[in-house]
Amino acid sequence: MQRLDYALEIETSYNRATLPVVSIIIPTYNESRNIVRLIRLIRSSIDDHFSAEIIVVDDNSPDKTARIVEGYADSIYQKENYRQQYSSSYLDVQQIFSVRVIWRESKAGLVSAVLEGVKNSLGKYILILDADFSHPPNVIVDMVNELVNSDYDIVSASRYLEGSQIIGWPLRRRAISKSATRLARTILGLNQITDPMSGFFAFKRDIISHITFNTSGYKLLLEILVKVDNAKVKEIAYTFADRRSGSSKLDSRVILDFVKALIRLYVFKNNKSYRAKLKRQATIGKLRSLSKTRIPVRL
Ligand SMILES: Nc1nc2c(ncn2[C@@H]2O[C@H](COP(=O)(O)OP(=O)(O)O)[C@@H](O)[C@H]2O)c(=O)[nH]1
Ligand SMILES: [Mg+2]
Repeated sequence: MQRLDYALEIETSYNRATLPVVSIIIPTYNESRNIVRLIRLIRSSIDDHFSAEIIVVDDNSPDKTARIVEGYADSIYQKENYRQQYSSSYLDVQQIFSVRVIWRESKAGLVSAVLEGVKNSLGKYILILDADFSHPPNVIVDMVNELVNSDYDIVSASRYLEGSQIIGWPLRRRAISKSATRLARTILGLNQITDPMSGFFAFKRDIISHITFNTSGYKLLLEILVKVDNAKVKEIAYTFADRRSGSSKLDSRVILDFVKALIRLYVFKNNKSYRAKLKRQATIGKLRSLSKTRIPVRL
């Protein structure tokens, strides 16, 4: 809550109160060949649409991803300062764009990295994407517009909608992903969502304020879909392209994490409906005993 107040303060002091602020969180591990190019593309694609802070959460990648992003962030601040000195109208420019790195000591997993980014962010809206260009930055504006101008709580880019495409995955990888998706949808009762394990999604920050996450969980979206009651979700189609640089992480460890997450979320979901049933019964009991209570009438 306090963080939000702080965000508003920044906006108003720059006279940009009408602009939404979106925090774009990018978890990275050995993405030195992608990250600066990606941030540049994001910046040019959101140009003039909304204010954004980019937060890269790096787990001390051996390829020095964090240091590279720090260098890039410094270079844009220097340029902005230069513009500020030489243009008196700079402060009227309708946009804030900032880049920050959270440099963690060691590799602690994707979900905890994303949550660390969210915890340290200021925006009213959060958007998450991979650093490997699987998630095309030119879809970001559509996702944010949909989120800001509607009552959807979550806007997610889906690999499995009509109009979506997956490029570069061999048949085996497609089959594994499809089966995992089908399993998750069935077991967790998410049949209305075509891609509940998307890593490319945006949401209104408020919806997770009361949620306790499992930091060693599998996919954050899956966790949010199960734990947030009655979230309104909009999916949009896009073309997913397999990473070209760096390496992906589909191995037996990932499959084990997936199975563990499914079991845990299944138990959570069923406990939740059990708790809700108990609460309903308690309320009915209370109403019954109230109807039996005699209210003394004073004359
Ligand atoms: N900070 C951090 N980032 C990670 C970790 N594991 C993966 N990533 C990043 O998270 C994103 C998704 O990982 P990726 O290997 O592409 O997974 P895939 O798309 O599911 O195959 C990429 O941007 C990775 O660099 C981790 O342990 N810590
Ligand atoms: Mg990826």
